[in-house]
Amino acid sequence: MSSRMYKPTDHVIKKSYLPSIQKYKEMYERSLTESELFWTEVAQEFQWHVAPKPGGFMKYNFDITKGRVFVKFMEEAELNVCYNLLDRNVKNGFGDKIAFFWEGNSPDDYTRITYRKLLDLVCQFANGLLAKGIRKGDRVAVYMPMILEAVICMLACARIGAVHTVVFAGFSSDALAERLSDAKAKLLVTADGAWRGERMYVYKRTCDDAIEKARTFFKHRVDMCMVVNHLDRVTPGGSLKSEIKDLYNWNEETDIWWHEVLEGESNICPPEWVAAEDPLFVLYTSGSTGKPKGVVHTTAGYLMYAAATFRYVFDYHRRDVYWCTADVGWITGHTYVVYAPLANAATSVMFEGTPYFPKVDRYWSIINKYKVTQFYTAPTAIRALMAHYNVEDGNLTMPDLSSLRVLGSVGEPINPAAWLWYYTRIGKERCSIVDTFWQTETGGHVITGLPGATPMKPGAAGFPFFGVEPKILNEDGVEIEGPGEGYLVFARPWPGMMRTLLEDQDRFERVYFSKFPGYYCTGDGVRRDEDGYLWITGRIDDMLNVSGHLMSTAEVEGVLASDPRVSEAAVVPKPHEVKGEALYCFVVLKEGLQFDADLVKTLTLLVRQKIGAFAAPDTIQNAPGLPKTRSGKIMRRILRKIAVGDHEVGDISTLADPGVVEELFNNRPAEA
Ligand code: 6R9
Repeated sequence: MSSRMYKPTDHVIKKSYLPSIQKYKEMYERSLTESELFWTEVAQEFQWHVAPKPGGFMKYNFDITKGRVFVKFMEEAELNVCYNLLDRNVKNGFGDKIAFFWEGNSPDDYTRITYRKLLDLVCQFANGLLAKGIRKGDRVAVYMPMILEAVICMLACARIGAVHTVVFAGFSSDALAERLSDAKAKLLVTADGAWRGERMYVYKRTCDDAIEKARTFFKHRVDMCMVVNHLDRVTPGGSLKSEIKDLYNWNEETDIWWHEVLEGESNICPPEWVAAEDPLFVLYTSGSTGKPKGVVHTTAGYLMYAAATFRYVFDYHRRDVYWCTADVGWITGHTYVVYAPLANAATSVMFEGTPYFPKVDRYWSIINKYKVTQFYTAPTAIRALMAHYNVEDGNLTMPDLSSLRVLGSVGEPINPAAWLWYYTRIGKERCSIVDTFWQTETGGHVITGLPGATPMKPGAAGFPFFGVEPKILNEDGVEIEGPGEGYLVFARPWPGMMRTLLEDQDRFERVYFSKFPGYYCTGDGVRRDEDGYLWITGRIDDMLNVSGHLMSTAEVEGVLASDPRVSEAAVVPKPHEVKGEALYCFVVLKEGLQFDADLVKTLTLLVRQKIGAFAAPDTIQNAPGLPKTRSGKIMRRILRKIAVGDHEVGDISTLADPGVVEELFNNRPAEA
């Protein structure tokens, strides 16, 4: 692990809100000791229907031994998030400012939208939702590509107090069905389809299947499906249009086009004032028992936290153009594509396509085209692109990227090689890299560097954001002070953290608060070095992180074991150069059955169908048995070693059948 320090350059410092580490430290101290004052200052920038009252801003209990866990922030205040993102900015003179530069899959397809226009469309769609009977508290599922309608839909929900639950459009119909029914969604908003690279995806078909599956498997009926006609916009030639229509069903009773929802609706829609602790959205994240968890975020705290992190972590200034490549289906897309930039009246880029289309320079050409100042992406993308640029190829010159000031990283630990490439080739050694550690549950960045303040160490996430109090605990819950390694926990809430799991408060307490009473447990490991920097060491539960997509071993194992030929399955992460981690699956077949390439193909397809393409296993190995303790617990530690072919498995004497380990080594497929 490299621990050379890279100091912020003048290029960054001269613009920075916090130009030194001392400034950060002072402000951080204040955020803990005078937390109410700190958040009051943030709150003052926003418009309140009922202003937060002084005293007891943050009420909470983190200690399950003392009763139910809860967090409440500015409890009696009332506001509307959409009003604060749009109307407030228009009133402040940003009506003509560009909210989004939208860049389509094809470089010829792009548009832009101002704050005023966005407000008009959001109001129109919000009125459309009201006209169709959607009301405060109703849940609206969203399954959409990266198009402006996704943002419009989310904000329209916020405007009327409906709760959106966006499902990443890479999820299969099974996964969507499960989420639709868990959230009891009344409405599903989608698009007919979209092109990504050279592939067309027909989302409406997935939605048809999901609605059907929700009805048959979960007895949940989705009343309506609203569909953006996006393919007509991007599919040249009339003949294909009719062919596209044959790719999905149209149910006259329940399906309705987006443009028909807007028809005749006014662009004025008074916001629904909601309580600070009313839910804003639900977003599902993988749980280690397999069933996805509906993470609930509420209104005031989420908005304050999103706004503050964006401002300081990206050092956003009025004329900057910011770009986050995350999909709106993930938390990064929620907070740092939609809510936080708009809360800061920022101009952002929203991109529909992939980094490789039409050529591998697409990201860089977009940065160049819009003169992007802050660029926020994932290590997996950096590693994938790096591979193209490290080969000597005269065609791979980079366009001018000198507009850049801040580079962000999110989703998994960034390895020093990728960090250095990002720093030198993209940032030209003059930009700051912020390695932002956070989770769906945390709502916004919790451990990160700040561009002008934090000297960078490649691979270290850095320091806590304002209001966040991290601790390192050992297995027995004893705090490790100074340098050391252990569980990353938080000792107090911050405004943007989750409040509960949808209709499952018990699971919320069990998963996050039962291991160490009094602390929020992240599930990640962390190391503190001699300079106090925090280095995230990865998940310590049974979670996998493939290209920044979090999934549980149990989830994938469940799918594999659903094949009638499989008696048992175990899945472990195997380090992967580009994806960070890849899935390595051990499959035990029922007596007398043959393991062959066909089976591998079927199982791979099954995982793609049940979860999504991003979860497809890299390796499926035939296993005569699994290494288990006498009490029947699978020793994943050993499977991880087998996956990488490392014979240093340590003590295996506690295994019920130690012989199985050698057999598994001998059975490793040639390509593994
Ligand atoms: C924002 C997001 C959360 C998990 C988290 C951790 C990993 C995210 C990271 C990181 C090291 C970073 N993670 N950012 N690990 N350094 N900068 O990714 O949310 O999808 O819920 O994943 O991702 O393991 O616990 P989510």
